[in-house]
Amino acid sequence: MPIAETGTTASRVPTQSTYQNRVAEYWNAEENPVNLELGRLDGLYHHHYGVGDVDWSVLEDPDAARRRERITEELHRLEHTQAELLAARLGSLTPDDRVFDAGCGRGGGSVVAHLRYGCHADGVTISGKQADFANEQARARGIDDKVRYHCRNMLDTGFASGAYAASWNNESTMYVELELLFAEHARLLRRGGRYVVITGCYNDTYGQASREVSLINAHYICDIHPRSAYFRALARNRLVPVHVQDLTDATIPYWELRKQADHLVTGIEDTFLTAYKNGSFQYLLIAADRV
Ligand code: GPP
Ligand code: MG
Repeated sequence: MPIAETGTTASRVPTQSTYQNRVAEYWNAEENPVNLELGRLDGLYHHHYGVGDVDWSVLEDPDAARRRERITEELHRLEHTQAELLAARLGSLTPDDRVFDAGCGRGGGSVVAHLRYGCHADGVTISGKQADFANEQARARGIDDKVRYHCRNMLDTGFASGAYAASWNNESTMYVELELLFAEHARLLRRGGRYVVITGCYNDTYGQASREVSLINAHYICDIHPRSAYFRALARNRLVPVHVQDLTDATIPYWELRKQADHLVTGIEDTFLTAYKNGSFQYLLIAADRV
């Protein structure tokens, strides 16, 4: 462990906290079929949920193998729709622009942004496995000159200040302190740049975090923030909301379908449905301008 010299006394400053090590271990080991089988369909590996109306006819297919296939395709379509919804909010980007994907997972979101705008993308994850996997996907697609993934801390990327026209977190803010996160986004974004977050947050009007929110935290080793914390931390870091969208109703059908996908379930499906339906949890998109 590196020792930081501070005057005459030396104190231990770990480059990564014990918590971060445990989170990295989780993602280095994660191989859920719901992520890998969906990603395999078109090489876009997402680590977020879906939005939009479900084609329920996929459940009716009389052929069991074909039914499984169609359910997988339908869940992937809904996750892809979510990724496009976020990408559409990044502003009018050009191929010369650079975007920052904070908590990029296996890389799908950066590829979606690149395909839409032709822009450069830097994705960051603290999982070395995920970064390697994502870089391999970019190489296979022949876009590794513009889309790159780095095993780094999203709170302290080391990237150049003001170098980015847009940045986002797609379901990754619950792993970090928002004040530190938004300070880093504000540093990286140029003036007038756009920040977008899609997140699950707990609903302040419910009170404190519900039992279901706590179960989701335990499942992923994360710490879901209240809705209020987002707006407070954005305002304190020169990030001014321009669009806020409650996606809760739009994501419930995804979870209803996923719950019935016996070959893909992870066991967390009913908890999400209860949390959304009892009003303790919300699925939110916020777009903000860097001023
Ligand atoms: C995981 O996506 C997303 C998170 C770990 C963040 C938690 C999200 C909230 C909205 C609270 P994933 O695609 O890796 O998860 P899964 O394996 O369940 O599909
Ligand atoms: Mg998933």
